Amino acid sequence: MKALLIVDMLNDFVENWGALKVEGAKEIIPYIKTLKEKFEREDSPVIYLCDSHDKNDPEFKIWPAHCVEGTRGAEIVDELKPNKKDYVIKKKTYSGFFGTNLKELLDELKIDTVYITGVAMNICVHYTAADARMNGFKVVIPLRGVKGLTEEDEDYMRKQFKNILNVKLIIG
Ligand code: VGL
Repeated sequence: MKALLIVDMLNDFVENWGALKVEGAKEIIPYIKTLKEKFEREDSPVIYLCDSHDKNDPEFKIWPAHCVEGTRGAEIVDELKPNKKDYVIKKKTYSGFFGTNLKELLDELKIDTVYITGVAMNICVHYTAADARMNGFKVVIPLRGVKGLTEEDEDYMRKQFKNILNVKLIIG
């Protein structure tokens, strides 16, 4: 069984007014939407992983404050709003597995393969993919469904995913 993970498609990372906008993040929305609809038709679970920080989160020593719990910036973008059947998991670090019940949920749903989409390809997608592999899941990343901070980051990540993490990349 497979599941679709949608990582950090939140206003603060996507919208122009967002606190930590990832350039080009808005352009991957239609692809993710279409993929989500495909998963829904096949009755495969869709799981959102969402940064949700405290006001004084230690991460704000590295980054400007973003995705503070309860703010509009922390909300999922309008175009990809979850429906009742979807799962939404809040996280406080780059990895969707750290301090969350993601592993338990995937086991309960009998998932062996996760498709990962969202932002940033070289940050939260990266560490979530790494932990998925460490936990024994197969990982598929459609390149049209992710966006890194820079082109250089994306070049590096394609190699890292393919050669180091044995992720299956879908191109085109
Ligand atoms: C992210 C920077 C800080 C991400 C999260 O979603 O990749 N980037 N926190």
